[in-house]
Amino acid sequence: MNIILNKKIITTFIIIPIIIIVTISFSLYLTTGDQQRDIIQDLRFIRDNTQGLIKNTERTIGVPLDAKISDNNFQVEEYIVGLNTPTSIKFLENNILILEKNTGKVRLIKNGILQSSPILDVAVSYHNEQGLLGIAVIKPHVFLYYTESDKDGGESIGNHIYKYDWIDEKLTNPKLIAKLPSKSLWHNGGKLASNMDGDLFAVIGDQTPTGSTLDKYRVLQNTPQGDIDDTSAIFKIDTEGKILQPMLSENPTENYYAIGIRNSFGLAIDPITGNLWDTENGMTNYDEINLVEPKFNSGWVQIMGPASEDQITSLPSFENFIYSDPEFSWERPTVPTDLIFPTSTQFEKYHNTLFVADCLGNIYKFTLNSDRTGFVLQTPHLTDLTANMIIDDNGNQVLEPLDEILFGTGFGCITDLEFGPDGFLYVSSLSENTIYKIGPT
Ligand SMILES: [Ca+2]
Ligand SMILES: [Ca+2]
Ligand SMILES: [Ca+2]
Ligand SMILES: [Ca+2]
Repeated sequence: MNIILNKKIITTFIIIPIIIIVTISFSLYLTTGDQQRDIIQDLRFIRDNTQGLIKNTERTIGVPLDAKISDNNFQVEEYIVGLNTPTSIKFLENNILILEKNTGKVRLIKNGILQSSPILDVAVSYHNEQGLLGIAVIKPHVFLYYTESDKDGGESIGNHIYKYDWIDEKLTNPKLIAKLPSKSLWHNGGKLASNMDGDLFAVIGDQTPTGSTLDKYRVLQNTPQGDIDDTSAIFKIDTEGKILQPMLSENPTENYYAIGIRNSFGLAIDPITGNLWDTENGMTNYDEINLVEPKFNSGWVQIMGPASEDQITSLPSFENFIYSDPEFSWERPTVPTDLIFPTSTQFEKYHNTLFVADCLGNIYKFTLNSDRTGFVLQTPHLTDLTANMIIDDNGNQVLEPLDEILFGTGFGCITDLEFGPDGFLYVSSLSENTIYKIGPT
């Protein structure tokens, strides 16, 4: 036993770090400039392929999890490790489907065991925020959103949504139902959500690289110029109709449920009210959580975070879309991602709560108001529904303390929150290549 343990420790803490250091040094020695993106890709490949071994070893020798829950009545465990860039998970009966961003594979967990062969493998562009991104289930169909290519890592053909039949634990008979643009490696959106009426929602960001000047933005980003180009929008999609591509249709804007969205990694339906919610990522300041009512204008590129009177007055009007402030904002970006409304009996004390994840390892809990259209927070500095920047005792700029709204920390870059049929909360992490499971102690 000790020999096995020692071998694992040597592998984890000596051999793997040496391989990584040698690979980095060799890569940097050989390449410069354009090839740096490939180096980063190589490093991620090494990380993704060694993380499972490292985590298994750490648990064997008793290293505690980084992931922690602030509520003592709940605990977290690693459920599945050794995945490759998971972006979304979805329960179907007792199966879990896992989307891998960079491989385009849909993996299957059956009876708690990750199956070695994927149930589907599509070709994706996978740089930065491209890849196999979103999944929704409206039985008997499964919907996937991905940046399609002719080969993994190839040039993008578009951000496409396909409808599949779910038969005998297989995804068959793909039908293209939406063609969205793919003009940028960034802000591809990709999350899907479905409501109780069988409506499908999808989100895409502004498709404009960070640092773009104002004249690069278009009308759907609240500027007076440019084409209607199916960016910065949430779509309500007719899953039985013809292929959705609003910019080519006679009346494009009737297909937009919301506009003015910079970048989003989260869509969710409140199962009690049927309301749609999203998270949005700001540039250098203000990330948001929004209640998304029909014809919502989130305000980007003129507004991020809560707006001043002047900003609202000077926002160009765009058809019948209506601006409203976020329900919560972080002044310094925290990169919010997925969100979910707990309804399982195990999470009964959180039935009036919205859980929101971020890419910095946190799961937040927001207490809902009585009609579930906003939040009621108690901490005096959070009653303004904004986590503002303040100067701490050491003169550093920090966010106002978030103790009241922190449910979990240490999860890496969270990409999805889902409740299983067992009532437990499952959390996928892109950086940890892991699915965590949270439930009562
Ligand atoms: Ca693939
Ligand atoms: Ca907004
Ligand atoms: Ca505040
Ligand atoms: Ca989710």
